[in-house]
Amino acid sequence: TQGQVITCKAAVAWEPNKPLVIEDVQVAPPQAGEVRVKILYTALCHTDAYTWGGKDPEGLFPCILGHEAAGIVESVGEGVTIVQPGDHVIPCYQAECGECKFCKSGKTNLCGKVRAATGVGVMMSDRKSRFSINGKPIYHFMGTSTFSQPKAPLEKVCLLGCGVPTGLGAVWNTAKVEAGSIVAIFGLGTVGLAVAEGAKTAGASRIIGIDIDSKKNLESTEFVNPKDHEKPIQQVLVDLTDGGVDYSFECIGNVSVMRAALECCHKGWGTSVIVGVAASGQEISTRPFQLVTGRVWKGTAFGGFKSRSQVPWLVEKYLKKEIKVDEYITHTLTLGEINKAFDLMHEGGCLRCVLST
Ligand code: NAD
Ligand code: AHE
Ligand code: ZN
Ligand code: ZN
Repeated sequence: TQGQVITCKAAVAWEPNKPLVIEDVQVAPPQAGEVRVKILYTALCHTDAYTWGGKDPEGLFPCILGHEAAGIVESVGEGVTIVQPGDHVIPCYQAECGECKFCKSGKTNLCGKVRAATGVGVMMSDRKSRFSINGKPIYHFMGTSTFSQPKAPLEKVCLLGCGVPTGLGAVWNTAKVEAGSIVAIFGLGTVGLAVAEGAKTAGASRIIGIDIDSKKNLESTEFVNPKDHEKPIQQVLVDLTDGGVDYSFECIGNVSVMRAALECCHKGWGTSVIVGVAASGQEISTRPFQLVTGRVWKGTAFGGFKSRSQVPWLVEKYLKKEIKVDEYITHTLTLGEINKAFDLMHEGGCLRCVLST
C-alpha cells in the first residue's frame, strides 16, 4: 500500500457534542517526512472530551479526535529514516524536531516545527489534510510524530501518549518536587493520579488528593472532598498544612480551582502547576499579592517531556515496572463503542478506557 490511498474505519466527530460516527475514511499516502500509522489501540483523555464538547478554540469539525494511542507504521514518505513499516510506535502530539529554537533551548519540550499546522488540523508540508470521506476533507487533531519501540504491549503503552507522562513530568520536570515536600493535587483522574505517583517517587512527605468524586481516592496519603467543607478549599488546605503546601497541581481544567490551587500554596515558596486545560474564553485570576508574596504559578504541556527522546525511556521504565500504566485502565471497549466510552468519562469511576480498533 506504499504510495496509495487506503480506506480505514475511524470515528468521525461531525459536529461538537454529536455522537461520533464510525466511517470509512480515505487516507492519502504519507508525503515527504510523514508516516502513516495503523492505530491498534487508543485511549480517551479528557482533552478529547473538551474538544468534542466545543470548548477548544482550536477545535475544528469534522475531525478525527484521539491523541493517546499506539500502533504500527504502515508506510513512510520520502526521506523518513527514523521508522520503517512494521515498527511499533506511540504517536506523540508534541513534536521534537531537534532543530528549532524551542528544541535547542533545553528549557522546554514545546517544539515549534509543526505546531502551526497541528493547531489547524492539517499536515505541515502542504497545509492539507490526508483524511477524506468521498472527497470531503476531514481534519486531523493535535498532529502526530513518532518513535520506534519493540515488544511493549501496545494496548497498555498507548497511555504513554499523553496522560501518564503528563502527570509524572509535571512533578519531575516542571515542579521538580523535592523529597519531604507537601503536595496537593486537584482532580484525581489519570493525570492527577500520575502526579500522585510522581510525587511518591520524588519522596513527598504528604500527598493530599482533592476530588469531588470520593471514589478517586487511590494514590494520595490524604483525601479531601471539597463538598465536605463549608470553607473555601484553599483555606481548608492552608489549615491542614500549617500555612500551605509546597507544590500544588490543577488537573481538572477549572479556572476557579486553578485559583484555589495557587492560593493554597505556602507563602514565600509554594509553586502551583496548571495541568488542566480550560475552556475557550476562560481566564485565570488572583490577587497579584499572591505572587508578590512568593508564590509561583507555572504550567506544563506533556509534563515537559521531549517526545521522541523521552517517550522510549518511559516505555522502558514501564517494562521494568518502575512506573504504573495498567492500573489506570479501568475499561476496555472497541472503537465502535466510542460514544459509550465518552459517556463513561463523565460518569465517574472511569480513569482510562482503551479502545481496540
Ligand atoms: P479526568 O476527567 O479523568 O479527571 C478529572 C478529575 O477532576 C475527575 O476525577 C473529577 O471528578 C475531578 N473534578 C472535576 N471537577 C472538580 C472540582 N471542582 N474539584 C475537584 N475535583 C474535580 O481528566 P484527565 O484525563 O485526568 O485530565 C485532567 C485535565 O488535564 C483535563 O483538563 C485535561 O484536558 C488536562 N490534560 C492536560 C495535559 C497537558 O499536557 N497539560 C495533558 C493531559 C490532560
Ligand atoms: N487547543 C487548546 C490547547 C489545549 C492544550 O493546552 N493542550 C495541551 C495538551 S492537552 C493533552 O491532553 C498542550 O500540550 N498544549 C501545548 C500546545 O502546544 O498545544 C487551546 O486552548 O487552544
Ligand atoms: Zn491528553
Ligand atoms: Zn523543534
